[in-house]
Amino acid sequence: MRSNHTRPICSRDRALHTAPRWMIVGAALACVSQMSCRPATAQDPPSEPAATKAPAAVGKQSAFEGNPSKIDFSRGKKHLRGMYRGARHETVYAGCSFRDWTLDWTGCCIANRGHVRDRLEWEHVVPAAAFGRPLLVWKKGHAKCVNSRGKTYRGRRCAKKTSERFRRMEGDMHNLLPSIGRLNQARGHRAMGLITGERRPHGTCDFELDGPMVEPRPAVRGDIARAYLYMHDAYPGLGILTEATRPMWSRWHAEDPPSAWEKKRNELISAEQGNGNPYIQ
Ligand SMILES: [Ca+2]
Repeated sequence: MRSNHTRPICSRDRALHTAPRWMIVGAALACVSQMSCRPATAQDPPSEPAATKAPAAVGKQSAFEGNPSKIDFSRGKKHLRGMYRGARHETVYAGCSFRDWTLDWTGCCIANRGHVRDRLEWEHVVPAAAFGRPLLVWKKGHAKCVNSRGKTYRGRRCAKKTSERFRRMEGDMHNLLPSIGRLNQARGHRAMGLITGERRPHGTCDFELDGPMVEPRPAVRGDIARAYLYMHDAYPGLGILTEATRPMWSRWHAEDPPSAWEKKRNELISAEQGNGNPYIQ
């Protein structure tokens, strides 16, 4: 679906970029509406060189980094499953219903084909490659990234092994949404945007795909935008947003405001992880 409709960035969005608001360090409850309770003291350890050239970062950057509790991906997934327990929820791209981590295929826009990826997974909204590739260890490897046969490796596996910053980004629960594995796989590292026409390659799901681009359904565009806006601010210098993409994310954020569940989820994550997503109020 193509939409030429443009709306201005809401004043709250603009207000969130005023530095003093970000820099309030307070009690745990205050964390719900703040980016983090812990200053980003740290650059990556010396073993991890700084980010390489990334697309021009835009907007005022936060003085903090996300995931101060340093929850890794494995623990993040466990915490999230607990938060979703006991109520009915929807998968991000397909909008299919699940409860207690069991998919209800009735009325789902794709059929269960017994495919190995016809299961629930946690989708990195900002793909791991998008925040990992700018790290040198991803591109160049590291002295510690050698397997038992003496062969060197790079990429996600090396970043995971050597970079605390990568592990924090990978485990940041604000960037994880439940998805049917097949659509998670179809999205891959693709960028998001509006695609002309209405080609739906996955059943009747409103999940369009064209070359390097996917277009998610309108009801989750805001949820996705808020993850991008948050990740860009929480992990500066990686070019998660660019001058070219920021207007779309701001528009999607304004057009699809946070639902009651998104707000509740933000509070639950904040209590566990130690920081909220300030775009969710
Ligand atoms: Ca929504």
